[in-house]
Amino acid sequence: MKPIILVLGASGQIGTELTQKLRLIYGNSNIIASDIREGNEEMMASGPFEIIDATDKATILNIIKKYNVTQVYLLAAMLSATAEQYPQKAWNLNMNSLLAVLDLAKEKHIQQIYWPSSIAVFGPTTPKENTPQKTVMEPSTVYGISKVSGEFWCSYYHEKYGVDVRSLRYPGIISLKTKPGGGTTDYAVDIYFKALEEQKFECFLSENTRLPMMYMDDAVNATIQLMQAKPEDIKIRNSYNLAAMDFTPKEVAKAIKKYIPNFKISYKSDFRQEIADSWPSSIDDSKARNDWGWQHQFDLESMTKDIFKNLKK
Ligand code: AKB
Repeated sequence: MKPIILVLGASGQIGTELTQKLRLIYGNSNIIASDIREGNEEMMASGPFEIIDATDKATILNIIKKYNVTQVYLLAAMLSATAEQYPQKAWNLNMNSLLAVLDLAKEKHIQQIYWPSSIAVFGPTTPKENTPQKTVMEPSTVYGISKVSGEFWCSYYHEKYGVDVRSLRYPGIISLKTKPGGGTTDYAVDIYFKALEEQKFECFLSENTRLPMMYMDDAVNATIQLMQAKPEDIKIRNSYNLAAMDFTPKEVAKAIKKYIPNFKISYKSDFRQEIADSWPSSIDDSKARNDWGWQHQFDLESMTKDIFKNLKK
């Protein structure tokens, strides 16, 4: 039987593309998009949409009942840079939304949950290169604290109440359709737009800051693949490490120059440098590869090629 899916935070960077892919796979009317603001034209025209505050459990329950929802993808969150400015708001949004959805599954209103974690669960004391699945998690950011706590809640609800909650630790996600907002890895999206529009870009991270990254197509595919995996193949219930590529601002600038030879990058670090410096530079995702067959498709070169093909259109 086809799942009926409620996407909370559907108008955001990942939600926009994930919702459309889910509609393609399971049928438009089976995917209920929701957010506190409307989504893009394509989303609003292609299927049901509801305005929902992701922390409002009663409204979420009403919508679950209205459409007979079986799965919730909870994508609403405040990202790392904004969360440093609004710690209390970030904690409230990131935690209360998760606890609301976990409770709804515990109360048997839904069967399955997807909730994204992030490389932000790691901190300055974590091994930086090829960061293992199971390692020190002492984040130094508000966002990281909320994500690491969320991971513990996920495994607690799974152990205590049998809740089928699944999660991935996303690296920085690069996409074209909807710009991210308030993240530390956002430079890797802005650089492509600015390269095409102005042939120059001022980067808020230093030239050799290496971070794990992923193209949106891979992130969407990983998410759906994880949710479609047999429950017995999901051996990790806090969150899976997930990786595709890692690069520095200097390296992405070099990749862009192949398409825009006079592209110029300059560097002016701000408070986001400290956040980036606390995160891993590369991730070991062998558990995801072994447990449920994760494979990425895009590296820096192939992603850049695809981006310019689409941006020029
Ligand atoms: C951010 O930069 O805050 C996010 C993330 C790595 O989770 N993109």
